[in-house]
Amino acid sequence: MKKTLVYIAIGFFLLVVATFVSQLILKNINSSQNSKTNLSPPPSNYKRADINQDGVVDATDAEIVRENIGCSKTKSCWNKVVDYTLSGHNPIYASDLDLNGDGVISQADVDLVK
Ligand SMILES: [Ca+2]
Ligand SMILES: [Ca+2]
Repeated sequence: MKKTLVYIAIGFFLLVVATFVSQLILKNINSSQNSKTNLSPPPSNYKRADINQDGVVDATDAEIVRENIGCSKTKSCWNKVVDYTLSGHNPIYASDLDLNGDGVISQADVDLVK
């Protein structure tokens, strides 16, 4: 009789543990799903590609990048002002034109201006 009670107690205990563990797992799944949906989108190249900051990404922006193809981190042109934003107040540096961040201004950066 006592043995039966012990088995019931163990069975109940295991049931409680199993419920607790499954709730923990569910909680983790939910929180990982939440963190995925709450992630803000990475800053898009589109915004950064508005080189002259006139609110549109167009051929003018692409042209500014194209004119500076060949400039790289190791060259003195890198920190030079190549243009000004449309408002005329903010200088655009050659380094701002390296849209893909590889240290060189190339056709790949021009291609990102879309
Ligand atoms: Ca623009
Ligand atoms: Ca680049």
